[in-house]
Amino acid sequence: MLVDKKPDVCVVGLGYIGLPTAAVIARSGCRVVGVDVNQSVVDTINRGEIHIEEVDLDGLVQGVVARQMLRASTMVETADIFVIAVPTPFDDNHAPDISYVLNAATNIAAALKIGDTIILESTSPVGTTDRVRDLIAQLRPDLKIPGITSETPDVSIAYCPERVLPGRILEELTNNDRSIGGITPRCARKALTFYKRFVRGECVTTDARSAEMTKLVENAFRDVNIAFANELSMVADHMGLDVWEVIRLANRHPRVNILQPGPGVGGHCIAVDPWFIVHGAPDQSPLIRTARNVNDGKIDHVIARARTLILENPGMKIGCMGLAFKANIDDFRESPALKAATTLAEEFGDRIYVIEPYAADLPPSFDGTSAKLVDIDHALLECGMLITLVDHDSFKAIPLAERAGKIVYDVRGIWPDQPENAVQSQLRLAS
Ligand code: SAJ
Repeated sequence: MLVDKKPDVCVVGLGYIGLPTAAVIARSGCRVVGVDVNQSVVDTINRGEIHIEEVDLDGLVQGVVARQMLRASTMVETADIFVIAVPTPFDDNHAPDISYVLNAATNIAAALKIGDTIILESTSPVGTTDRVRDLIAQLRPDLKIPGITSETPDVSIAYCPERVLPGRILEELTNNDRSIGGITPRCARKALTFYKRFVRGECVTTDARSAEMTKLVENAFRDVNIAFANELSMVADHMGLDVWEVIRLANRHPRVNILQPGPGVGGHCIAVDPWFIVHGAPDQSPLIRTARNVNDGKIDHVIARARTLILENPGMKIGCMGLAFKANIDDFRESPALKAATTLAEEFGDRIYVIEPYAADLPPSFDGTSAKLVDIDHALLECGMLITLVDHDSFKAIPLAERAGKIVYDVRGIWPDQPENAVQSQLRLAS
């Protein structure tokens, strides 16, 4: 009888993806060591606590740490499966920086033994998994490496991107389908066996380069579609139209589904990943590049329109509603709302009130300004103007009676019933 030995797993990188992934794998019954360069992150997790906010993650981590299924360390340790979930940022020229991935691979190489599998999960430019393979081959000449050896390889290497939505990470880690790209079909099968332990969604095998590109394409698709909505909003501002009304009506067409305009695209994924495609094929990707520029340009448009409205209403207190990069999360990374509110705070100082139920204090970008963090009730009492930068549910729930008489620049279109809505100011700006 075959005994199903649960593999020991080492997850390198304990951030927004690595920690939930490590916890879910530990919940499936594998012993997991999570590795992070940050000692305080390691200490926090070993206390059964977490350093990031994600729905239900605190209870899960507490449970698996208490049952000794998950522990954290600053050093890579021996394991059967290594999962790399480290950041892949870009530099000033939008060129991808895969040094964290290569660094993780270097540390793994030292611990690697025959039979092990390395899985790269970090969003990566096409060809990165091959680079990991080449590095392992160079550092471990004693091992037979897939794609290089003509014999049965000693280890397996695969690429398997996550595609989870912040705020729904635990649910989507388990339920979403996954693409699993092997350096060879055998590598893909090894990785597939592993993912089937904790993924309920369908796991589809392919080659590593296709899986790398698939991940980039998914986020570029969303970026291009958000850019279409954002471009429409700027066209509508120019023409004095209510973009929300136009989109609502257009979306009644059975094959039209326009996304929602906003202050731009935030987070660490959609605003980054399309550049990896542009960098890999600059002459073939004008649409993807333009979409990125449209979404980045939307933030300047929002700031300029807000500035005009504020200057038209001297002395009025302004409520900047939201700092997060999207609704109902406490994640301010690469947030266009944060950038808009900070810029307005630098210009208009104590006239700017920030409302962000997910922040205990104003983030450091406000240091040196005299903006204040206030709660919704305080803002409704004091502010004559409200600028909706994030579509938090708690903002949407503010009834019309409490907003009546205020000037509203509804960047997120959360208050379609606002009588004195952005259309008036758009018409004024357009004339
Ligand atoms: N946004 C709009 N209008 C919309 C939708 C989104 O302005 O209609 C903005 C949001 O406010 C936010 C940004 O876009 O600033 C990105 O938000 P998001 O919810 O679209 O996506 P992320 O960055 O939280 O997560 C994405 C997801 N990718 C796709 O939906 C294709 C997620 O599945 C990926 O796993 C994640 O990137 C990632 O890690 O790559």
